[in-house]
Amino acid sequence: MDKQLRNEVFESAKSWVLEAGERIRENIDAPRQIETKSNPNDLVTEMDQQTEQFFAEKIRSKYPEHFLLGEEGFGDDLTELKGMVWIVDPIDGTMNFVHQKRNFAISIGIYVDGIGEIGLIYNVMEDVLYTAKRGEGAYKNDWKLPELNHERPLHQSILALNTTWMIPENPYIEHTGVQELVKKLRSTRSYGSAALEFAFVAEGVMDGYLTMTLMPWDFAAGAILVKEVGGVVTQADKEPLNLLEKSTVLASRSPIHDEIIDQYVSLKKAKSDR
Ligand code: 2AM
Ligand code: CA
Ligand code: CA
Ligand code: CA
Repeated sequence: MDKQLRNEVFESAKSWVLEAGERIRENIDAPRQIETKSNPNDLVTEMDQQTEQFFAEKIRSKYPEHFLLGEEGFGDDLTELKGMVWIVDPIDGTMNFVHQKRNFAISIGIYVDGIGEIGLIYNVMEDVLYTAKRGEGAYKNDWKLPELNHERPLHQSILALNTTWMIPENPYIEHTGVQELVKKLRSTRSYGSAALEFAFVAEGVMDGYLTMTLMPWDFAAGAILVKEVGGVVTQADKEPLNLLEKSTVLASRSPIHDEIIDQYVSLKKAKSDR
């Protein structure tokens, strides 16, 4: 991708993310209409929808030839990742947005013919913006994040992990393996925003993030960020991520990535059966 164009698109995305974040902060205490989607705990608010609509309008007016893949339905129906595709989660961590009024993010990954070129994750209430451009490293605001090249072993590692995966009835992963993993680790954390969990792995304050059910808008930006600091991002069976499908994900420092999958992750069924 042409560098000048990439820089221009990056600056547009950055200014829109900051503007959208400011609107959310201004309205954080406004009365909220909360609806549910796939289940009673799957929440959505008018702010999720308005924020995605804001990006859809901005992208379509400035870059009419670009595509948008978004969680809330204001984007395009894509069956392939051709051309320039903005993959947008307007509020990642809606439950945190509703219950905590913090710990949520705006996540934007920009892909060209399927290759991740630009990633932005904005921790809205903390006003912290993580960014990455392919081949140029990742940043937390103006600070360039260091490479994840330390050799901390698994027993001294902290993994972001949802306790859901330890319930025997979970349909995705053998819970006994997860229990062994939790025993081995120094500790676990669950932040409730996939985008922030990727950002924390990229920042080096978490050693990895293992999850079973992410959509492309949950990991599009995070995968770019983690890769830019030398981390590894794959599905939980080591297959490459697919940006058009729901997916399992392990993002982590390189030395513990294979160890986690080889020794602790046993998926229950073939993907096609889930
Ligand atoms: P969301 O807030 O944008 O929906 C919570 O553990 C993380 O998982 C959040 O990043 C959340 O994104 C995502 N998530 C929540 N419900 C989900 C669902 N039903 N399917 C896939 N991802 C979900
Ligand atoms: Ca959602
Ligand atoms: Ca999300
Ligand atoms: Ca969302």
